[in-house]
Amino acid sequence: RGLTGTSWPPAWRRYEPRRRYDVVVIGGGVHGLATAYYLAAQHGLTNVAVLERGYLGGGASGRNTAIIRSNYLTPEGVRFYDRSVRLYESLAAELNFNAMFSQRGHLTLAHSDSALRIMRWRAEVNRLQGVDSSVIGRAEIASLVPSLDVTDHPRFPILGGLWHPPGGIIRHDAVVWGYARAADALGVHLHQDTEVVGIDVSGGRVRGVRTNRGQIAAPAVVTCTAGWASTVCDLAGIELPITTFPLQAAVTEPVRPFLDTVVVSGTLHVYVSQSDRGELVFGAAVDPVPSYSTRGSLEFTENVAAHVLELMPALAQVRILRQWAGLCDMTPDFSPIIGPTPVEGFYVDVGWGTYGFKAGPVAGEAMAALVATGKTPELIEPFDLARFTDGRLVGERGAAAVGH
Ligand code: PYC
Repeated sequence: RGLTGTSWPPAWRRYEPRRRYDVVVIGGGVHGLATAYYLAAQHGLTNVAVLERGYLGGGASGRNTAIIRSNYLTPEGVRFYDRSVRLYESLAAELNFNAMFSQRGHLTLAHSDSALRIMRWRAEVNRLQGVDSSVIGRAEIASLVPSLDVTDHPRFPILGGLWHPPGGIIRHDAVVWGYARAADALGVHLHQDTEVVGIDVSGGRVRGVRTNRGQIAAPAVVTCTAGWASTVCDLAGIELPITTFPLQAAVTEPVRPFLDTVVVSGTLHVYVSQSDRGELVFGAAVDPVPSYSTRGSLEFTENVAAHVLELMPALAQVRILRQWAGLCDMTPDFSPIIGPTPVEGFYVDVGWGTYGFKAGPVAGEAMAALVATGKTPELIEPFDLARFTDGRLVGERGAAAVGH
């Protein structure tokens, strides 16, 4: 019986791990759960386990700012994230679980001519891929977000912006719970408190994993870990070009709804949205030094408050209630590493930097197709590990919400 004395069934079940699965997915965040769900739903593979060291959605999936968008800089990135936006649009219906996707529009502010130039470039690339983005001026910005200071008084006056109507926010826990519930219903085993401590490789192929709950054999292992991508891949002898940085965020006390777009300023290193509960959600650039720390810092709070007030002076009395940090695995070109590896049967869905949450559905769909069919879907071909040795980088730094 549940806490309230009702007899609601649990959203997913507990099992003893089997000694063998067809596919083992490492990481119980949105990427791992989506991969498991699509393996079962689209490919009929249900002898699948998701292994999560902590609790489902307790890593980067629970430590982001839940922003969804596809206004990237490269055609490869735009196509990829656009597929994710489309999957998010139909997710609630597909999973029969309300993920509260609010396509309220995403506005990136330009405070300099060079920022405006990159925005024009992004808008062109977006439109060529069928994605709705355009550069707008001050008057339109003022009518979209009346709380912004669009005068010439701020240190960095607003000159224009990139307006992306399909962008928005979602309830991140609901995405995790929706995928978990649906994967469980299809027969996938979700194992929380189950840490992978070793990956068995012999004869150039993966054989299974060792966990704190025993050994599990599997001909296919997919790692969908954020923050721990390099350490997990190291267990399989795969070296990744990844450096891990914390990314901090914060929310304020709830206030009456006044902000119905996502506002981003790269120059001021800040993004702001208002949740359905009325809280203002603030984020910033990644911390200046690499680490695995998920503690908040006073430096972040001071900076984020100062920068938000430069944009929206009326928020001066609003109090920050809590802050947190997630871990971002940054690659040299700010694009993910997703696909097969030199170890046969061992696949990676990693290196998401600050873009991971929004890519969960498309990454899960693509990884499931790769594992089930052995063929790399076209959408993820550009993001293979070999691009770093072959010199085929997909530079997405220019599409970062804030400077890094
Ligand atoms: O890329 O939209 C983004 C983003 C927001 C927070 C972190 N990344």
